[in-house]
Amino acid sequence: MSVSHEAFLSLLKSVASDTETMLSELLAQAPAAGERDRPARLLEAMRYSSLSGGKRIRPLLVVASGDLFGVPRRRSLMAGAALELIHCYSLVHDDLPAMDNDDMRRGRPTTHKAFDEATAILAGDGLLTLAFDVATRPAVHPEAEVRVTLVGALARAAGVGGMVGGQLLDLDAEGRFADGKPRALDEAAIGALQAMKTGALLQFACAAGAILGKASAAERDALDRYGASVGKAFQISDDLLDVEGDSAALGKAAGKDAAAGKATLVGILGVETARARLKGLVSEAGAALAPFGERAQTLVETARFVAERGK
Ligand code: GRG
Repeated sequence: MSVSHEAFLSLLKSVASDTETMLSELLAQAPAAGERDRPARLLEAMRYSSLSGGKRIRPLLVVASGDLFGVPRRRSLMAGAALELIHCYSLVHDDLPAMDNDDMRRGRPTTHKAFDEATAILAGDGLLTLAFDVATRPAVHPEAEVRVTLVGALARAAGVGGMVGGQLLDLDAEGRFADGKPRALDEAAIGALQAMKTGALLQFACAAGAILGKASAAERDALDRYGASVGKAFQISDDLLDVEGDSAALGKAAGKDAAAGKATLVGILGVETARARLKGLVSEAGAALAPFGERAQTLVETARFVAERGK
C-alpha cells in the first residue's frame, strides 16, 4: 500500500467519524433556536437514516477540495454534513415503495421498513430541510455572501435540474409514467441522466471546497472537471457492483438494475468495456487536478477509491 493511499484511508476514517459526531449533534433531541419541538419518532427516524453507516465520500470530497485552499477543517465538515443530510434523504426516498422499493440499505432495514412509509417520507423531508438550515450557519463560513453562493449551488445540485430531476428521468426510463416498458436510452442519454441523479451531488462536493476557499475561476473549473469525472466513475462502479456484487457485501439487494430494466452504461457497454472506461475516468480525474500538483494527492486517491470500491 502506498503512503498516500494509507494517508487517504486514515483521512476517510477521520472524516467519517467527525461527520458522524457532527450529524449526531445536529440531530440532538433539544430543539434549535426558533424550532418549537422535535417529535421523538421523527427525530429517531432521521437519526436512523443518517447515522451509523455510509462511507461519507461526499464530506471527504468537501474536506479534500477545501484543503487545497486552506479551508479550516471544521468549516468543510459542516458543509459536508449539510451535503450528507441531503444524500441520506435521497436514499430514504429512493428506497420507498413508490420509487425503488428496497428492503435493505447499509446492511439493515430501510427506513420505511424499520418505521413506516409516512414516517420515512417525513424523515427524508426533515433531513432535506435541515441540510439548508445547516448550510446557512456561520460555522460554515463567517461571510454571508460565501454561504449564499454555497446554498445556491447546493440547491441546484439537489433539485429539479440535478438529483431530483435525474431521479425522475431514471423512473421515466423504466417506463413508470408510460406503458410500464423500459425505454432503451443511448449512451449520451444515460450519461446525462446519471450526471444529474448521482453526479450533481458529487460535483457539488468538490465545488464546495472551492467556494469555501474562494478559489479562482480556473481552480473552480479544474475541480468541476474533476468532480464530473468522479461522478461518472462513481456511477459505473455502482452499476458494476449491482451486476457483480453480492447482496451481503453490498448491504442492499444486488441485481436490481437489470431486474428493473434500468438503463446503465454497464448494460450498454458490457462489463469489460465499462471497466476500461472506469480506468480512463480515473486518469481524466487526475489530469484535471494538474494545476494543484502534489497538493491534490488526496483527491487523486479518492478518485481511485471510488472506482475500485467494488473490488
Ligand atoms: C429520491 C430525490 C431522490 C433521489 C434519489 C441518489 C439517488 C437519487 C438515489 C440513490 C440510489 C442509488 C443506489 C444510486 C446510485 C448511486 C448512489 C447514490 C449510491 C449510494 O451512495 P454511497 O455509495 O452510499 O455513497 P453510502 O451508503 O456510502 O452513503
